Amino acid sequence: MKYVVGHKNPDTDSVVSAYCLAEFLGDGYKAARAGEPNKETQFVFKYSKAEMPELVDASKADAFVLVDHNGDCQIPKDVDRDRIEMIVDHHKLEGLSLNSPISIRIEPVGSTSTLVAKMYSKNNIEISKEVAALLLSGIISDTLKMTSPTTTSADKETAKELATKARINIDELASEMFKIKSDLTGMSISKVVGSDYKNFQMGKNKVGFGVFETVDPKPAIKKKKEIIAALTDLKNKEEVNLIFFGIVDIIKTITYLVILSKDEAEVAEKGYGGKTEDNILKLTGIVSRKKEMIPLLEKALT
Ligand SMILES: [Mn+2]
Repeated sequence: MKYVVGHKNPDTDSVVSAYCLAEFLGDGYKAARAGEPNKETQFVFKYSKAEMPELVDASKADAFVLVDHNGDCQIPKDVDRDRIEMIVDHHKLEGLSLNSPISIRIEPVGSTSTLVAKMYSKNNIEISKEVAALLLSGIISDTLKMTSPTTTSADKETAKELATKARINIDELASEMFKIKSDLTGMSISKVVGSDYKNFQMGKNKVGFGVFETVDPKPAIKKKKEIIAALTDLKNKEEVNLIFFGIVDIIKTITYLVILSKDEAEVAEKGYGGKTEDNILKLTGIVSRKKEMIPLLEKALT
């Protein structure tokens, strides 16, 4: 059996693209997830009437197809680098060192779901209603309903086609997804901080960066003290040199970056401009970790 699996701390795009690519590849391929699915991901699987992929167990698979990531820091635990046979992704190439040639498809589009949809249509494989609904959810989630600066015309066109196929109203689905994404009830602060969290290697520095996308940033900002405590723990656990957490207001397109210490403040102010006040640096007009937050930070660090 071969696993199709997304990155650690899985988001919606990484779980749905694993599911839909496994369906596309067919016999012998099985979708998996590299961690607990977040509330939004659970919702879209229920909504699409599809079964949530199982938790990856690296010892069970002969080979791996990686989706929605390619960097060493993001690969699920125990995945043997020699058994990776394919990568389908939309992140910058991190320079993974492998022992044999493999098939790699990376394109600068807004979601891995867009790429998987393209693979279906290029090979004239009929997309089922459930796959269409899942891929549409992946696009909506990663591109914030096609508003994030990562959005391309391919994402917009694909979303439209998938919505028609699955008979879904994009605005209605997106508004439900965003409401669920924003809901803090029943979530511990360490879960809020760690659920959409990634590590990045920036020169000599290992940098942790979590985001929480919400339609209303106020409840999260109110928990700033607890967030700072959770970030302190996470910084130790992940053994990173710097750690950041962005509360992203996806309606007003403002990120409230929680600043842990002087070290983080210095780098963040250099990268983004502005001045930290009460442990918050306000990033106006910035919503994308991949296209905005990370590149600016990387520049400041090198
Ligand atoms: Mn993605």
